[in-house]
Order: sequence, then structure tokens, then C-alpha cells
Amino acid sequence: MPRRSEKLFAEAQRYLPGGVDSPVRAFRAVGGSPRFIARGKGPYLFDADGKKYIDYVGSWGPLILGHAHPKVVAALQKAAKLGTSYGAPTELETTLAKLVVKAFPSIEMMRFVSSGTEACMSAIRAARAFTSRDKIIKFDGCYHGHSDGLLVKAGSGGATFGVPDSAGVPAAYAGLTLVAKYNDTDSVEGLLKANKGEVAAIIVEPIAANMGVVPPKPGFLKVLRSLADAHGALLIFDEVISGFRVALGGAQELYGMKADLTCLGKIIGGGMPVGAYGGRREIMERIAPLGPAYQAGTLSGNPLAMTAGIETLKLLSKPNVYKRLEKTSAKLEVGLRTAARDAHRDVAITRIGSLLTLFFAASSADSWDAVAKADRKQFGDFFHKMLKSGVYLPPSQFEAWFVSLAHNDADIDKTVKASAKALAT
Ligand code: KE4
Repeated sequence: MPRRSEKLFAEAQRYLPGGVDSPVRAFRAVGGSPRFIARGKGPYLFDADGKKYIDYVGSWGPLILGHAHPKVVAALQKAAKLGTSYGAPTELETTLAKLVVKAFPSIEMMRFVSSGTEACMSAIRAARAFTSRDKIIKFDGCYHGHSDGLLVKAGSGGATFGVPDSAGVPAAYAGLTLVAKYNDTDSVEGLLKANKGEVAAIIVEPIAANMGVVPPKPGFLKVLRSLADAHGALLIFDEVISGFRVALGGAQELYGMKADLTCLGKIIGGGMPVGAYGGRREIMERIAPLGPAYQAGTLSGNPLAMTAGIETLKLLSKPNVYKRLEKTSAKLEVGLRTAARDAHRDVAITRIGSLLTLFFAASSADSWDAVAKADRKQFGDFFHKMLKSGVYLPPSQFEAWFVSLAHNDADIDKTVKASAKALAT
């Protein structure tokens, strides 16, 4: 463990719970202490001791262009000189909204917020306001941010620390959240029938990425669409990770579907704090000041975040961007599969576009129950061996690896070589 990070970690723990501002960063799932990062450039992170890493966290998704992209940095520098936040409307918000709406035909009207948590929380409120129903259905292993009603059988940190049901959430709130099994439409139909006329919405990660990457089985999403329609519930796609990640138009473009409401975040802020929710106009017209459902935010749509988002989405709208990302990500997947086979290791690898997870000792990876059996200790051991070789993976078995447009063939070769070494011992 390098010295400076260790010193910084000890000091941080005096002020911040676990020394971090978000639990998964604390390395609790993999052991050891987190590296304190001094800067990022392209696909690389540099820690407080000057060690360089090939980064597959990318700030948990936003940095699809890589760290400190020159065009994004230049645009931010220019914007900052004009002021950082006005608390009043600006043209920038409409500019970014147009880019989002162009990519997501199901979004007729939307609102910017400052995190994916706010986006999902607000989308649920919009759904409840529109349907006048209270219950929601979510899926085990899926994570939609930390608002009270959604911290039930949550993925990401909830799965990592085995606290899918957080303390501090009143049973009255949690009781309104029904939990179905991901990739199991019978479990959804059962809940809808047992709660006839009471379910406002089904919220789902169309590509689950908070239990590690668990792709939707063929037909799963289409059946959710028809079940929601049959029961008068709204279908909410939480595309905070998949939006602008697996395609410009996210999972809805990839699978040719339309959600009633969509939650976005991460990439649309280009590394600055942004979330958004939006969908059918008649639903969004329930949101204040137009309608009776209140939702607000001091820094919502602030000019710096909008600027970073605009620059990022403009760069992602260029031709062949996703083709290039697919090529790099496929090269990584093939390399990992070969390394695991040569090392006779029992792994399951899932990948959709530039989202990938390597599960240890998991026969299949098509549900929470299946991936929950993954061997966390083996992952922790692999994680630290990769870290030692200069490869920075998400510090949890239940997270996605993120490949960026900045990763080149040499980075992938180095990563595969490090994985072969790590898997062999
Ligand atoms: P934020 O509030 O963290 O911006 O977004 C919440 C959220 C909503 N929906 C999905 C599908 C998400 O993946 C997230 C946040 N993702 C986690 C990583 N799996 C953020 C990392 C963290 O918690 O530090």
C-alpha cells in the first residue's frame, strides 16, 4: 500500500464515514485501503504516490471519453469565466435537452437534476402523480440510487455490503416497494396480480449493471412492456448507466423499445454532476410548476454541468464512435476469456458494449441469485493483483467494468497480460 494514499486515507477517516463520500470507494468489498487519486488523463488514473493505472471505473460510467478530454476541459474553462451557477434558466439547458431528446424518441419532455438518485426518485414521484397509485415494482440486484423507497434489495453497494435493505428506511416506505426477480417475468406478473390496480410503475435497469452486468434475457423487456400496459402501470427504464453508453439512445435504441419514463445520469454530465428524467409529455406535465408534483434543485441545469454534457454528447454523436467502443471492448472480452481458459479458472463473463463483468465461480450470470453465488474472495484477490499490475478495476464483484473511447489496443493488451498473470496464480 503506497504511503501517501495511506496517510490521506487515515486523515479522511477522521472526517468522512469510512474516509469516503460514497461507500463502494472504500475498498471494503476487496480489502485493503483505497488509492487516493491525484489526476486522470485519457484512460489513466494517477494516484497520490504517482503510480499510473489503466482505469476501468471511469468515475462509474460518466467518463466514456476518458479523463480530462481536452474539448470538455476547454469548454468548462471558458464557461467558468462566465460564472458557475445562476439559479435562473439558460439556453444551455435547452441545448442539452435537445441532444437528449434527439437520442431518446420516448422522451418528449424532461428535467435536469444533479444525480441519478434524484432522477430515479423524481421519475417515481411523476409516475405516482400520474397514476394516483402508490406501489412500485423494482428488481433484486438492481440499484436506482439511494432514495428511501428504492433501497430495497438494492444492487451496487447494497449487494456489495449485503445491506440491500438499508437502515433508516421506515417499513412504511419499504412496504410500498415490491421486489421481483430480474429476468423472471412470472415474478412480475405475480406481483401485479397480487396488487391489482395499486402499482404505479415498474422500474428496471434495462441492462442490469449493479449486480455486475446481467443482460436482459431475450423477450424480458418486451414482456415487461406488455405487462405494464395490461395493468395500467408505467414502465420506467433506469438508463443512468446504459444511456449514451451501449448506444447513443441507450437500451431503448439497442432493443427497439420505448419506456414511459427514462432516468439518465453519468455520461450526460460528462463528469459533472447531472441527472435527468423525462418521458411522455402528459406525464411530465404533472411536474411543478406545470402540475401538482413538486421537484426542485438549486444546481439543476447549472451552466458548467450543461457545458460538459453538451461537449460529451456532441463528441458521442460523431460517426463510428460506438463501433470503435465495441471493437475495443470485444478485444478485452476475448482476451479475458482466453486468460481464464488458459488458467483453468471457473469464471462467467458478461458484456454488452463497453459494459463488462468477470464473475468468479459463477456458473451463469443471468439473475441476482446466480451472480450472488460468485466468490467474493477470489474477486478480491484478482482485484489486488490487477491493481499491483497497474490496472484499476471497480473494487467490487457486483459492479461493471467501463471501457472508454480513450482505451487503445496497447492498454487492452496490458490489461489482458495482467489478467493472465493474476488468474494463473
Ligand atoms: P447517482 O445518484 O450515484 O448519480 O446515481 C444513482 C444510480 C441510479 N441508477 C443506476 C442504474 C446507477 O448505476 C446509479 C449509480 N451507480 C453507482 C455504481 N454502480 C454509483 C457509484 C457509487 O455509488 O459510488
